[in-house]
Amino acid sequence: QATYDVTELQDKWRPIWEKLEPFKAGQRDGAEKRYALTMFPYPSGDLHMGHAEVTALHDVIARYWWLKGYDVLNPIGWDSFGLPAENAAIKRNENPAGWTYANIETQAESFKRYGISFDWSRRLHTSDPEYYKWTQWIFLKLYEAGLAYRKKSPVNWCPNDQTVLANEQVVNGECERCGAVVTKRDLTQWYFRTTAYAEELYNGLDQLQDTWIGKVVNMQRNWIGRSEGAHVDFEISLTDGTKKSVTVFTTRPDTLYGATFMVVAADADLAAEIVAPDRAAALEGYLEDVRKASDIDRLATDRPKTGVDLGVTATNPVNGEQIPVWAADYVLADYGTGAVMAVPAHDQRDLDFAKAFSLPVRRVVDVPGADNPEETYVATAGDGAYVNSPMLEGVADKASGIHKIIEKLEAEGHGKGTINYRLRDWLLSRQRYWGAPIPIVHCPVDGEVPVPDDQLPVKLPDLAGADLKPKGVSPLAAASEWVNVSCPKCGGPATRDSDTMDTFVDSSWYFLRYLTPNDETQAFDSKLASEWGPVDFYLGGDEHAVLHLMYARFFTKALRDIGLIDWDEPFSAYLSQGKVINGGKKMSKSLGNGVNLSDVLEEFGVDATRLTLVFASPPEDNIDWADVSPAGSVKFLQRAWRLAGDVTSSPGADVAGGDVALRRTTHKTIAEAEQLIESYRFNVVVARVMELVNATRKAIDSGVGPADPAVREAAETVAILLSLVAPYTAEEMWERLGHEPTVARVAWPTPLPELLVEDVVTAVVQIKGKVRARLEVSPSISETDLEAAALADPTIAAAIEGQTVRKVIVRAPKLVNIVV
Ligand code: ANZ
Repeated sequence: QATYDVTELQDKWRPIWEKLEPFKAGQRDGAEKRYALTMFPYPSGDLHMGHAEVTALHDVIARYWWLKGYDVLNPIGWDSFGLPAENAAIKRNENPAGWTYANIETQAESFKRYGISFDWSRRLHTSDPEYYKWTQWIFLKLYEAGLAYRKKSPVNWCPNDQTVLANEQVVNGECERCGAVVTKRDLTQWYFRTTAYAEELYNGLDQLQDTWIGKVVNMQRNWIGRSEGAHVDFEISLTDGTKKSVTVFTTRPDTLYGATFMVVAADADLAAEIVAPDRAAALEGYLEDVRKASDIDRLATDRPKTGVDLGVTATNPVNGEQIPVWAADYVLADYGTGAVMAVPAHDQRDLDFAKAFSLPVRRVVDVPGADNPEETYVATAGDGAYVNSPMLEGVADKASGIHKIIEKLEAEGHGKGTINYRLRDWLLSRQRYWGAPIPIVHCPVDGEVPVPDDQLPVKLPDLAGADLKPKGVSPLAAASEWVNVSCPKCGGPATRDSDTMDTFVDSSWYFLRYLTPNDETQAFDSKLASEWGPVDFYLGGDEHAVLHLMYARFFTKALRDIGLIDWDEPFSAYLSQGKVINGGKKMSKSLGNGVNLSDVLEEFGVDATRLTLVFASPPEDNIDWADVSPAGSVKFLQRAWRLAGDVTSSPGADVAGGDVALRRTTHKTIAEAEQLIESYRFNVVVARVMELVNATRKAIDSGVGPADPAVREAAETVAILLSLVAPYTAEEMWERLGHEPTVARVAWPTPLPELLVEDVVTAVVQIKGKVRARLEVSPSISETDLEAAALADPTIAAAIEGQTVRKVIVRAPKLVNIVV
């Protein structure tokens, strides 16, 4: 082939690779295993620039590992259940299945053309009954272990999608998907007990700190939200004469003497339990308003405080003082214990509340330099001298104060030190059709009954033609033939649970299913999980920081405790890639700045597109499409390709006598590329390959000549390194250089140590023309560096001491003459 035609190359090599199947995992006997994972796509439409970027970046690692001799698992599948598919289907008046699977085919075809080194034999779709059978099975395992349960509570409700949302899916009070303002509803829902692992999920982040690149570790820390503090018990005297102990969570037990009232969440059951009869109607009225507010609003400090006096009092355990008990919305029902001891002097929200309802304020910490909050209504949070606190006067600091109070509470049985986590249990039921049905039957006699294993999967009924529009109740509830079943336990009439699982359940274990995607006998093979897992490298987006990336960690810990896997964390290394933007802005329909991937591929070809995306920036940075040059990438690939045609020595020619300068460049490039890839500097690898191409071209054109075996060595190295980003061009080069396919499975070249040592030359240092020292320096040393080295030499420094240097003449790398 005389001209570089990338479309021709694509058409030529794709069928050959498909026949060779070079990327099947588990076929390299005895080799160390490496698991490379990239977040599997939602099948919404064809692939877009984001997919192109992630997979191009990810492929650098996966292909590099093959070249390095590992047995590599790099699978692909589709996260094919969920709201996006269902909403799109409703809009188009189609069946979600039809729409989903058509898109999957389109995307699969695009990925194949895009030349990603996936092991296609492991393809999976989470919406296949063969897959979700095991999602249901795992749900039941968690249920058996007490890690899945059903409860009634106020939940996040998206009025637009007409479904509940997990806390993680509510962003700034809005639905993560559609942006509607999320409200609260009292509903009976299924939860996974993520809080059982709050501590381990939190502490486990320490071990991921260095290998999870980006913000995710900190985002998870904040999300799990660890607070050290105490539980303090207050006795409440109810109006019927009985007493009830109520526990509050506080991070400042040392301010207990300043607690002048108590506040319970208005929507907690406790409020209704303790309210005095003559205040019940007021509470009820207030509650109606509270339900409309989002958590974010409720916690906002700048919001006018509202509340209701519950007409009862509580006893402060340190001083026996009777304090009034209020209900308010700024205390959340599902954080801590849902009740607080209000210390208005040192907590601004309590202070605002005290001011609004004329409740007493008592300062217990005198913060130096701060005004008295009793007068200013500005709460103080800092350290200072304790006042009005008989037990704590003279105690030096906050830490000791907290310690002392906790000791006293524990000794008297009025409380204890504790750690509270912000993390909530994961609400997993969805009132929508396109998801894995929850495999539980509700029986009037036996209650919740798990569907027996041999009746799994509980298949989604075909609701062809049914109205799937969100109505607040799952469309499955209306499928009477499907819903009405006999109880697996007693055989009597019963009904299926009609909710489906959050799609994040499907993706919490897919990396395990890839090990044996077609196994009909088990969810995954524990032995293989032990051999392949955990995932060695995971690439994906930050948008999943507290969703998928946390849920998968939770599943891993639960499955470990159930005895199915033997590791603690699913992803040993993680990298968040940046986004492809255009003209400084996120691509969007409304801005009209979207870049269509298939147009780009059509115009520049696969290799140039991939190369452009990898070369544009470090993987974690955004790529501005307005700043890159795919046309430049085409030109570079053409230059590389031409090298292969110019080489005239035969394959295997002895390179030992080849041009040393070119060989040094080649071997240095290999050594550097290795380090750069391992530190995810893929863009710099491309830059180094470009330099090697230039050096090789120069050698060919300037005397070394095309017959020198060093030229062949350089060109072959270019082909091998280029195969990480531009597989079609690299394969073609490899063939032109006289080799069989595929370059993707050759051995990574070993750089020769003797070619890596820097050359040195001797520089002479003179003082007024007399040689006074000799320095060993690099031939490429700059004039400034050479001058500095000469002046720093001890002999020279001693010789010129006390004299004025009038002039320094530098001729790098050989000579320095100092005039004093
Ligand atoms: C008394 C106190 C005095 C408090 C003081 C703070 C300062 P973090 O750090 O976020 O865990 N709190 C407890 N439960 C609450 C709930 N359900 N809704 C709203 N607020 C709640 O915050 C813990 C502090 O937030 C607790 O410590 C409690 O107020 C409040 F000078 O107790 B503190």
